[in-house]
Amino acid sequence: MDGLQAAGVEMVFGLPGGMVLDLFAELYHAPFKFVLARHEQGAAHMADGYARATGRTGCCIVTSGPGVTNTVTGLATAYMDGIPMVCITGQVPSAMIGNDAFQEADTTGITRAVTKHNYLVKDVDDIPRIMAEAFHVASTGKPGPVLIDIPKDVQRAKTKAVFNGPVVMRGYNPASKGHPKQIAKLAEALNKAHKPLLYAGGGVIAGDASEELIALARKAGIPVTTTLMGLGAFPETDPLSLRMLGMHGSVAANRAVTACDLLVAVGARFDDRVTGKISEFAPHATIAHIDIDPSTISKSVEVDIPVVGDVKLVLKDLIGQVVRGDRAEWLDQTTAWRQEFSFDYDRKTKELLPQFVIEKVYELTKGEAIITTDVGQHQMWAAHFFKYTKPRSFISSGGLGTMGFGLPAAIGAQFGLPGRTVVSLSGDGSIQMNFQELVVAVEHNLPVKVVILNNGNLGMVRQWQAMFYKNEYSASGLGQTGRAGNEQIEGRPDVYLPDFVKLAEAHGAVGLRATTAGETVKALEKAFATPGPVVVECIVKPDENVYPMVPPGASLMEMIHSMA
Ligand SMILES: Cc1ncc(C[n+]2csc(CCOP(=O)(O)OP(=O)(O)O)c2C)c(N)n1
Repeated sequence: MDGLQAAGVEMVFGLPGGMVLDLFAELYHAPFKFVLARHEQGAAHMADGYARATGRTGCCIVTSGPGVTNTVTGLATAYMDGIPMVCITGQVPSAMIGNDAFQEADTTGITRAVTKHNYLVKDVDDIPRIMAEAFHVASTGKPGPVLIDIPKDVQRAKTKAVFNGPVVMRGYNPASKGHPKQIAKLAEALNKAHKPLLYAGGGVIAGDASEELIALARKAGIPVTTTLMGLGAFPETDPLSLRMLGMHGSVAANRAVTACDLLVAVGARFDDRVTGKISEFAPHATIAHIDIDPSTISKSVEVDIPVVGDVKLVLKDLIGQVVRGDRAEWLDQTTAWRQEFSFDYDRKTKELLPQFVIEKVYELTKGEAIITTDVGQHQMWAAHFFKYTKPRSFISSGGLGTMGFGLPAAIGAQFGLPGRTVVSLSGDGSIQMNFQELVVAVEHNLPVKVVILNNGNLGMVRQWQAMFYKNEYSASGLGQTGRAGNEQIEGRPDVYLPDFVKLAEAHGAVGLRATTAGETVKALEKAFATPGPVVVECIVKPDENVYPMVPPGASLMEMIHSMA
């Protein structure tokens, strides 16, 4: 508890059990807030959402065995996206480790591949140092989750040990300033380039470097595209923004990547959802890469000008060395692409479209909301139809693609930023994975708004089956939805399964349902005017697809614009 306090922890999420009862006994007297989740996965995502919204390190405490295994998805989600977290787990007494004791799991073994670092504490005297190290490792370099497994006997032991720092760990020395020669080389390349492009990822947000990215782009006159994780790092309302790139990226961004002569990746990792077919990715470009993590350089795409360092510091140095190039032709071209191919949908149809719902959330919140998402089509539409202008306003599981992330992440974000409007945009499939956490929002009277885009399908799975699996909808229908002609619940077209309005009410929240555009606007207005948690279920068109789409394994130029 002293270690948590020394690390400046204000809030811990978790769920108790036999092997952490001693920790919880002390937690009872601790000066920080403890939030009881209803499932350890929920606790981990809450800590993660809190970290993504605030920039501080999230913290959770869970019990041994099933507590740990339930947390694994949360750790993996944070690990893939580089989110700072410290997770403390209870373990069976030291003497029983390896004996298949009750609720024993090989926690360090299981979590090794999904944590940046983990510890099994063997001596109580090590705890103060390990706590300091864990928070240091979680939040420096490329951030990530760190786990501390503490056997019950170690929790019960007494110690007078204190740790007065500083943290010194052999072999762990995250880069800070970039190499001046590499920065000069990159500045020279930028000054010479006719068609440069900045490609910004989540590292810009993690590294608090959004201001510097904006300054660089504006000073030198360079268009910017971001990844899903980078949404908000550069204002999408800026004329230089080409918005998101990749599989469901904008035409402008994907064409610009393919046409540019210098691509500067900033805090991004050339994920396969971004690059498409590697051999045809940015085929005419010199590729530069600014990143704090040396292991990511040339991992999937060969890089010509690597700069390893803190993105904020590197960008600062770079800004001083670039000049505004004469690139009117390139900027005219990218602007024309952006204007010609904006994200859009059928505005004439009478059916309620999911894109419309998100656009309304954007308008009603004046673009100021923090949006969390689950995974699927709604996640991509949330990237298309809400324009992000500030870092930490889009919170989503980009790397692992974890359904069930959105609601608990929204709760964590709302705890961290009580004054903000937080909206969890979800699909009817994803929301069912951690719906139980809604009671936490009710219990703490958090004003989280949950918008469920209910298309009666595991929509993204259905979309792939429609596009690449001969319309054979294997296990992607979710039944429900009260639409006439519902084939899945025979003879009962009026059944909602589950009934999300009743489910919301059963959890103590307000539940609203909308089936038309008019009802949607009314329900959203009511939700934003209602103080506590509200669930708005929108019954949307069941077979709408996300476009544009780059088919898996294809090049970014092979975008599909519609099924027609
Ligand atoms: C935990 C988990 N299981 C399975 C998947 C695979 N998956 C990706 S998208 C998707 C469908 C999501 O459906 P829904 O939440 O209703 O959103 P929609 O695509 O309809 O917007 C599935 C099953 C996943 N991403 N995460």
